[in-house]
Amino acid sequence: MAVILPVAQRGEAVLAITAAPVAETEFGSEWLQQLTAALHATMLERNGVGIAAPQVYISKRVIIVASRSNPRYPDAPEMDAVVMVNPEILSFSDTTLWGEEGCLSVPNERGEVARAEYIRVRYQTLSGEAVETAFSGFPARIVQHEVDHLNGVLFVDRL
Ligand code: K1U
Ligand code: ZN
Repeated sequence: MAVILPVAQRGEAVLAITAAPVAETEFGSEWLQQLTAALHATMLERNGVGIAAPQVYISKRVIIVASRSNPRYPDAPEMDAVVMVNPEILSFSDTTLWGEEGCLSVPNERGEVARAEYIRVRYQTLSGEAVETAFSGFPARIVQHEVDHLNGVLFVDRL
């Protein structure tokens, strides 16, 4: 059965600190597998397009990104959920786009945030494999929003 976790809300300390990297010894572990399954289930239950581990009170560098078409971004691509462990944004385009954001940790608030249009990202999979890839548009926005969570930053800090 899927485990749904409580979501930390704006003002709670776990959302304002830098999350710790996942250690080499944790890759391939039952613990990391269970954490990502619960993160994914919690994201789906809250109807989100992304989530970061600190939002469920786990201060570790794990995010999930799951773009889909929605009323605000009708042209957003449909993505299978991507789990990124220890994600790093390697480069940001000079071009930025303004776009509306919400946050599972900031209920009933939306705001326009400028984000890089294109980014290059390096992350590790659940088994520790290194991946380098690029994102643009809405998926790039979600990655930037989720990596901000790992660094203790909320979208409202960028308004
Ligand atoms: O990290 C989170 O709090 C999840 C957040 C991700 C996100 C949404 C929009 C832009 C960047 C990052 C959400 O999923 S908020 C709820 C939502 O589904 C949504 C909000 C605005 C536009 C599209 C979707
Ligand atoms: Zn958020």
